[in-house]
Amino acid sequence: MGKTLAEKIISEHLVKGTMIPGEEIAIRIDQTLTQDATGTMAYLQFEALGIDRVKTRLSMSYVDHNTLQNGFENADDHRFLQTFSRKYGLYYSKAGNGICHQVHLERFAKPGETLLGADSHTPTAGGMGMLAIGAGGLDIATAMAGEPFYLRMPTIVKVELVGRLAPWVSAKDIILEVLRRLTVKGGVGKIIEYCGEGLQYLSVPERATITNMGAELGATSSIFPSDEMTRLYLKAQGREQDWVPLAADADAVYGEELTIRLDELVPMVACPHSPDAVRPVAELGEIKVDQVVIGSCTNSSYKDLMQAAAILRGKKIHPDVSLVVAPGSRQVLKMLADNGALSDFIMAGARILECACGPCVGVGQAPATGAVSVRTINRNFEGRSGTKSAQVYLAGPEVAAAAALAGKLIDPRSLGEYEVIPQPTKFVIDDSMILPPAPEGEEVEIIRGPNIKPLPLNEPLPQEIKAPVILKVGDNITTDHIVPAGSKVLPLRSNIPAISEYTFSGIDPSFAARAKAAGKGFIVGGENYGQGSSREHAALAPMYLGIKAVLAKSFARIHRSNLINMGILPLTFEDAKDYDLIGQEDELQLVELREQISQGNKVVVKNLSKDVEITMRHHLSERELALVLAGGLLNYVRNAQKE
Ligand code: MIC
Ligand code: SF4
Repeated sequence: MGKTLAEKIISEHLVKGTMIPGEEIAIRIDQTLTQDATGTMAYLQFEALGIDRVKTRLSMSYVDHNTLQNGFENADDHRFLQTFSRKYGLYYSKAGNGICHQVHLERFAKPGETLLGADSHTPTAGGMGMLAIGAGGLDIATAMAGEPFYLRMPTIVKVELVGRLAPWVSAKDIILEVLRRLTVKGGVGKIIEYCGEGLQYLSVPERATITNMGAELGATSSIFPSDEMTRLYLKAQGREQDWVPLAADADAVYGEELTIRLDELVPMVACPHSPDAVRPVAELGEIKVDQVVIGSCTNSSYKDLMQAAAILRGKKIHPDVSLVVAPGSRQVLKMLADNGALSDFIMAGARILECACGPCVGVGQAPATGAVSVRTINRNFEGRSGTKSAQVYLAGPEVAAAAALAGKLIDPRSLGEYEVIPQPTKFVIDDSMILPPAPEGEEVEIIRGPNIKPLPLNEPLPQEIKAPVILKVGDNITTDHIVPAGSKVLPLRSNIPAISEYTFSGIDPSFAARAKAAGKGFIVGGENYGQGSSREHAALAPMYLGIKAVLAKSFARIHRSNLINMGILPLTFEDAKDYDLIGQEDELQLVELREQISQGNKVVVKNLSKDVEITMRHHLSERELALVLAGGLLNYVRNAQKE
């Protein structure tokens, strides 16, 4: 029987387990990446592992999230990251060099290799035929220490792309269509593998837009074959030697299949507040637009920005619109500067930002109260923009640029002729903002600012837990709900005591105080609890506040692993209806817990307030069980080192 592309790469990297969907496997990791909002934690954890030098083929430390330096915190973090990288053997991409996923695609992604990144959009590199997976910082730290990465073997989903996109319809519309069909939890436990004759028209950055937003499906990864398009892109990046042809076997068997006819797609948007609330833009009626943001790791490639510049060239944006443009990398910015497109943006009335995440993660450019913002980014969760009442629509560069001109959401096809942007045969290459590690790390001193606080550790799982439910929430709770990002909270990423004060602040500002007062407690959630980002702060902060277990209908993959890594027990309802048997503030009791979870996949939870017993499942693998019993991965490693 033939293999899918994902199965081929997994089998070449398989260290443990068998490739049966749902079974735990371990794979060897070739490359890792972090960014500055997740990197500091990952590296503090790496230090705690006591290893001298990274053991991966390539490890990258990017700075792209916390580039607004309102106080000393972010700059201190960057200095820590730079000195850490020098000492331990990582390459350090300085602030201003670009967004991690865009730069990684340009300069380092390699077909057939594995990449583990402390950022949920790491699968962007799947556009290059790489198996790229997002994970929590602790998993990155262990991968850098040479340990394999554990995951459940995903189901491989085939998405066949047929035909060719019409003018004004772009790669963003393809992934919005997949999101419309599968929803934000449709990809959990799956790898989305693209194939079909439609691929021949999609360049690597366009493919990367699609694999990037596989994160919004909850997918483990998304991947494209490595073909002639891939070779041309690598050649234009001066890296043809990195190319290998890769594709699924013709008789590969997939777990699920989906066909998308590219010629039938129309310009679309994802409406507030979920990436799967997808509608054709033409069907929306009159929606006035106040702000347009072009950028983020989803749509900030050369092609994306050139397309937007071509639409704006010689025109002026609507007087009521604020148009913000953030090129994805210094390479992109330099090429726009050289060919005049930057000037087209400036003359049209755009505000040019540095090459960083910026508005995508609420770092600057928060919209006005109740404002409509059209963004080429990947997430429109409520409040993520920095303004809770803002209405954020996700769109491709064509819809975004058209909205900037019209001052309202319009079908860009009404603008007339579409300019086709050719792929460059040669990109501008200058890696001088990527600093190599010191040949010998011993001499390098790591500089730590006062905001970098020691790592908190959990205690081993107690035998009995009697505690209240601190918070009960509904379906699709995001990590942005659990620990928000934004310019106010992000600078505290290296300071768990301080950041924990913001836990669930958008939902219930009293959460932190109530959790601390109770000393220990539980969270009850609905479906897909913890969707969105890879930030392990969404597990670390609740752990620091005494949360012992999360009881949910289902979990998002990365967040569930992060909970386990921090020693928090993730429990799912055997019968989803039992969710209704627990209320906020109810007192729950779990007895003989260590035996219960060790003996089988069952935990009985007594709701003392309602006098009922509820059966929960933990679904822990043997390894995960050991981590939870030890009180998290770091405790587990320390215990092993003592033995
Ligand atoms: C995001 O898009 O939410 C982030 C900020 O890039 C996160 C990482 C983080 O929370 O630090 C992600 O997607 O993993
Ligand atoms: Fe940065 Fe936004 Fe991409 Fe996250 S999704 S890495 S914040 S650009």
